[in-house]
Amino acid sequence: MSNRVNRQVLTLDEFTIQQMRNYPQATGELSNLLRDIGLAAKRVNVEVNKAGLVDILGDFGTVNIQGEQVKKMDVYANNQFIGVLKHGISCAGLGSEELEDIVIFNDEISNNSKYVVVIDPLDGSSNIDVNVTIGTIFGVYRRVTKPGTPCTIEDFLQTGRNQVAAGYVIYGSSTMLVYATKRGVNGFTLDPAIGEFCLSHPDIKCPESGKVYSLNYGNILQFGEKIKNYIERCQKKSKKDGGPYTQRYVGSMVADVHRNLIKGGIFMYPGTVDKPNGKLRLLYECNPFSFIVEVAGGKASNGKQAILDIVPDQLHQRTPFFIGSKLMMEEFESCMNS
Ligand code: AHM
Ligand code: MG
Repeated sequence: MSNRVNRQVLTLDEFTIQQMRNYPQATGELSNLLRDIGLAAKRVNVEVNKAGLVDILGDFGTVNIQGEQVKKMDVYANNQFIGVLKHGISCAGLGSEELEDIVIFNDEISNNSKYVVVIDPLDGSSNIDVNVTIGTIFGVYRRVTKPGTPCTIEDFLQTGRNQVAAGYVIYGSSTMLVYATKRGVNGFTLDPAIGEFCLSHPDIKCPESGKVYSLNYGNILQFGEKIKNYIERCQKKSKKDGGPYTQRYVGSMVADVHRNLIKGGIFMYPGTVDKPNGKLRLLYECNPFSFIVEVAGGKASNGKQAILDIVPDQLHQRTPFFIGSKLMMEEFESCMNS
């Protein structure tokens, strides 16, 4: 009789452990860290799913029926991720879009941990009230300061290329966790029946080209000429080149970039006259997505250079952001260089 166990789906934990088995030198710290993030994501998911009930349970930021202050969802999410990572054994500290300064965990185990995490705990949070997809975005760096000491800002101000892993959680029609290491990008869908993320999208590759461009068209008058020319090119694509391209913009980057990662497309958040660096944050939003999309075969740039090569000098710095399918990005870059 065969010993083989007939199991069709791997859970997130099983998958990371299997990856670790293939690399005997691995210590398991990264697997632990991903498990911690998965746990916090499940907790956030439960609350996000209840968001439509706020009218009967009490609005966020107000006092609920038990007389307790109801936390805003993004604050709640931030606390969940900090909580699991602080209590875990793999993370020395965290930088969050929600907080002005880094959080240094500074206990004996955390100080001996290899990794630091950057996170946008709940991106697109203005979409919660209207039941539109939102997400969590994270990047993981190996710290550059000496293990055994508290982490410092230096550990966080690394180029995106130094990420050892990056991922996002999408709270949509289903909830998914997608993460990348240099070895590949894998997607896990939350099975509510068992409360586990299950491998549903193994080895994701971004199609070389697509038919979708995503950007906030309302800002068109504020964009530079080269960007406007590129958008016009998208609109004037001939039928034989798959045109005219379709414009899709959810206003939650996690949803827009996820769709383009799976189906092909380009996402843009350019600088404007008022905000030359645009809106999106390099550390918490752009670097993690750029890492994921590059591993999947796509590209990401700020219009002049690869996002992953930018040397950050501030935690919360912003950057124009263009990301997507390889051939579309190459056409975009040639427009920018013309
Ligand atoms: P947030 O971090 O305040 O949620 O903002 C980030 C979000 C992105 O998810 C999205 O792509 C963008 O803001 C939408 O901004 P805009 O409404 O200016 O198009
Ligand atoms: Mg954000």
